[in-house]
Amino acid sequence: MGFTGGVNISSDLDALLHENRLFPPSADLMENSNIQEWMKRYGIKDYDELLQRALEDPDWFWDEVARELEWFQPYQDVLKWDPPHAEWFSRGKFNIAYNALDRHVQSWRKNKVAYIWEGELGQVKKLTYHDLYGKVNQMANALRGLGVGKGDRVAIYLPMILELPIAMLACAKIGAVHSVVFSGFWAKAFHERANDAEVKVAITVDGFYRRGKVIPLKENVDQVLDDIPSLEKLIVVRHAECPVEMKAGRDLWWDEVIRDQERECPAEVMDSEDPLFILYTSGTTGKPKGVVHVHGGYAVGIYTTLKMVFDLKDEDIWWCAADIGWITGHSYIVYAPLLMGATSVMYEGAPDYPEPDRMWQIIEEYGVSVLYTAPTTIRMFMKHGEKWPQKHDLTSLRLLGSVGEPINPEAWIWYHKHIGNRQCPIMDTWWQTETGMHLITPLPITSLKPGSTVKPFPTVEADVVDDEGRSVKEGGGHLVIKSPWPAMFRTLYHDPERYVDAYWSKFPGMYLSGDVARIDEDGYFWIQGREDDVLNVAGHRISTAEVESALVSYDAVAEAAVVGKPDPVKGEEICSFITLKEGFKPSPKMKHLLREHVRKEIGPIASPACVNFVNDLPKTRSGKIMRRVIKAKVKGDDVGDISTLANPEAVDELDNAV
Ligand code: 6R9
Repeated sequence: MGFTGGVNISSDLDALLHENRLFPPSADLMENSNIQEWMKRYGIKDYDELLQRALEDPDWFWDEVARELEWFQPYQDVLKWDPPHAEWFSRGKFNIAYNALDRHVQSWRKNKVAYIWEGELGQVKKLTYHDLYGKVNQMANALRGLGVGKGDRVAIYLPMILELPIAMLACAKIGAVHSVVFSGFWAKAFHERANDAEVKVAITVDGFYRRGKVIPLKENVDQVLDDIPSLEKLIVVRHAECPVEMKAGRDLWWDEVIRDQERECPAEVMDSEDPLFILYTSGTTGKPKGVVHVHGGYAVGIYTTLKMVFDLKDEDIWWCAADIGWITGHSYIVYAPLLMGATSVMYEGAPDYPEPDRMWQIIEEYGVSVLYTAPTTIRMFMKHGEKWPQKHDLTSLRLLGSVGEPINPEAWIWYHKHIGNRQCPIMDTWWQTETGMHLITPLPITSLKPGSTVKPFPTVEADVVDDEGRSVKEGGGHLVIKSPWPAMFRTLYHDPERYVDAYWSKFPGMYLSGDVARIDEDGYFWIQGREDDVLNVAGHRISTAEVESALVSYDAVAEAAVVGKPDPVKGEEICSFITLKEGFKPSPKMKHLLREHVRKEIGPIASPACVNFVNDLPKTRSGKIMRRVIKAKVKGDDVGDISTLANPEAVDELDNAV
């Protein structure tokens, strides 16, 4: 069955996965879901009919949902599609920040809490829509005062503090284009991105807390600021109160620039297709790609998916436990929840600091009802054991989410059982920086299979094709999207040719996701990982994710990364890197047991030729294992740019292991 085909998970999972058991959401949840209500409104009787009608008439679907937002001037066409160039809601006049803030302060939501922010040290701040509106307007006025206007780029290099969404919204309000650089990246990464976008203003912080330590961000970034010729001003937020040097004429304190600003600021009237932000994402080779998103379609896409996938209601407390420096945070911490007028939790620090129950404590404290996190986080908590969530009352939760990489069935079951109290359905959402919004995802009315992202969102036509672009009926292939969607990226900044070449030229008219997937007999999608994470061992296509899932299903294993090592005979042989759970020690016997385990689970072909034990695997801040780095080490190549790694020290450890 699907992705787990052959991956025979031991213990109580075995029976469950092999009988292909479905996990339907409870009748109550289904009946009262936003999507059900929406279907009733249009006389749609079930999921199949919903998908069918939406595919037949996508303009109808998107037109209906777009009307829930406020347009300064109505759009003429829902979609103009000249592949690979789309215009959504063309000629419409719109501003996403106006819809996220001004619209709510004119309603009863004015005094509703928009963000409950908790610092790593335990400080708490709450901002209502009215508070947020005032602060955003002050910053927007300040930026205008510094000469920032429509289309100008602003780099934002901030950690998870409230000034981050405030700065983003302030840019959006005046039509400036923000480019957020993840605060965990090194200054070199900031430098490259700020220069590519030719930013006029940058916003950063004195320092911030991570695992109890202060990270001096301003001091770090000072090393590269003189090499950004376009930069005129740097605004610095006071947060960790660590000493900084302010350069006269360039550097300004945030609190000083907003002090005398008005709390009202008219929104710039934007065209639907005007750029909202650039977000850089790493390509497999070469320089990072500047993914460009726009005001109109992006807003409609993310608003609709949050409402229909995560079923957000006014009384919910939403927590997307990602970092805003990643697309998940842009879409589902900042813009979509505010468009919906929701209350969100935002947390500054590490999820397991000072103790492994920090996340569960936050859920209990604020009564979080919908939680969205990543498989890597779940696996980390599995490693700590269920005693930590058991200390807390998690019964406020009604829905869970997963994003970022394939979730191993083992982790899915743990999440469902120990966090979701065997009740909460898990929305395993597949999407990308480029797609802006969820594209292949369950809905609260669909039955789930652990490890599958279920089916494409209404109107989205996804498929798995072979090298010639023909649909693959059995086995894996390239995951492609054959229809446009409103939150799609419009281009790569400064690189329109790469937009066409990298994504649209292999199979004309189809968006190439770069992922490998398969579709099972029920039409459910199983994402197997990135194309470049697929191994070819003696002519067999083996997904790294599949071998990793088998390794992680072994009791002692916390996390596993698998890469291919060139082999003159087999093409590639499988090299694995393992972190063990607490209480287990590396030994030759353990190596042997792991090889045997994979042999039994998948077959001899997938049994790793080498097993290496390490304390930590190199990961990006969004929790993706950087197989590229491991692979380079295994092959003895240069590891290349590692400025986006969360834990560069893990790379040195690989040297000893290899
Ligand atoms: C949102 C985000 C995109 C890549 C994507 C795929 C992987 C994301 C997934 C998933 C399996 C899921 N991915 N969600 N794989 N199941 N539910 O992560 O964007 O940082 O651009 O990464 O992440 O490989 O191609 P981004």
